[in-house]
This record gives sequence, structure tokens and C-alpha cells, in this order.
Amino acid sequence: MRHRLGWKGEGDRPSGRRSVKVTKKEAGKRVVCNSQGYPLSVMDGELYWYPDFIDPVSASALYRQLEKEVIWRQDYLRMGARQVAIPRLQAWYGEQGYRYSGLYLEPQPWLAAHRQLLALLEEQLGLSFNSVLMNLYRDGNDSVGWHADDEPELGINPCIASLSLGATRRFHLRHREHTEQRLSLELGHGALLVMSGPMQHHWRHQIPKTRRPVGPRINLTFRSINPPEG
Ligand SMILES: O=C(O)CCC(=O)C(=O)O
Repeated sequence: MRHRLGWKGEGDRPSGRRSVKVTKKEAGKRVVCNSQGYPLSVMDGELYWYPDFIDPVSASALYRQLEKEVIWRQDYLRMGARQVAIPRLQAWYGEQGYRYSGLYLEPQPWLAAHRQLLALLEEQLGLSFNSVLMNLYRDGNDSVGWHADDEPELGINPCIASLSLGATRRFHLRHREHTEQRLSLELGHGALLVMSGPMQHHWRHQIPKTRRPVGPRINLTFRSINPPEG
């Protein structure tokens, strides 16, 4: 997989490319994108933050489109003899199936909205992906617990591009060994976070539940699954 970000180096601001506004049109819908990003300094990983990757009007249109068109599923995890509903709805689109925590997610064919986003990620950041895991957090009771995206089929040092639409939720990161190394980010409407390098081997992340009244949120984590061998 190609992994080329529009800028390199340490510090708060990208040293190379400046803010770029791009309008992408497909099926009559425009997505306005701003690829100005910031490297966040972390040990044992690479983290890049694009707070306004999709502008709010385009982000709202995408949200409505995805909410309507995505085939959301309620999955269950086995806990001993019990089947426990995972606290969010999810969906899996792209070219390969995905196996995690004893679940198998059959891929659904890409939607037009996914293709638009894939094209933006490719054009603006040089990132290409073959799959996306989508999560719908209906309210503050929905969450995802501490985990890393480190399944073997993601390969070594996977690059994950995580786009947030809808309500702002807090995203926590914690280093596995140096547990005092923590980060908390507010993931807002249209924000993109890219995790790469050895991040998934050394860090875990979560979206905790919240008592604050929050509306629904859709998250798309684009990733590349290696095809099965043989
Ligand atoms: O909703 C988010 O921002 C995180 C989702 C996540 O961690 C995952 O899908 O692996």
C-alpha cells in the first residue's frame, strides 16, 4: 500500500503543502475538503490530525447519505455462555472480508459516498485503502473499548484513516507499556485522524461512553486488508 502524506517532519504544522481546498463531485453531491493537517508528536507511532478534512456542509450531506444507505448490523460477542450485543452498530464495506474478536464481517460493495472519500484520501494524502469499518454510535451509551487495530491481515504497521461525522466524541489513546503516555482528542464533524507507523503495536485506543447528552455519530476507519494467502 502506498503511504505518502502531503507533508513530513516534526512540530505543530506541516512543513510542506499548505491548505488545499478541493471539491469532488460524484452523483450530484459535492464534498469540499481541506487537507491541512498537523503531526501530533507521540512515541512509537505516527499520528496526523486533519481537524477540518471535510467541511461541515459536505460532512452533513455525507452523514445523511450514509445513515440512509449503509446496511447497519448489530453484532454480538460471545462472553462465556452469553452473547453480548456490542454497544454500537457497525458495517463493513470493501473488497475483503474481516475477522476480529471471533466475528466475521462479510464485505458489502462500496457505496458512492465511500468512493468519493477514497478518491479524496488518495488525491489529497496519497493514501489508498481496500476496506472500511463503519461504526454508528447512537448516543452516549454507545462506545468502543480499549483495543488496537492489529489483526494479522492488516499487515505490519498498518495505516488507518479514521473519519468522524456527526456528534463530537472523545477519543483516548494509551501506550501499552508506558501507560503514562496518554492522549485525548475531541473528534468532531468532518475531522480525520491518521494512525500509522508502529502505532497499532504500541498503543490502544477507545471511545468511552459519556453521560453528556450527545447525538449520533458515524465513524469510518479506512484500512487495507491483505488478501488471504494461497
Ligand atoms: O469511532 C472511532 O473513532 C474509533 C473506531 C475504532 O476504534 C475502530 O473502529 O477500530
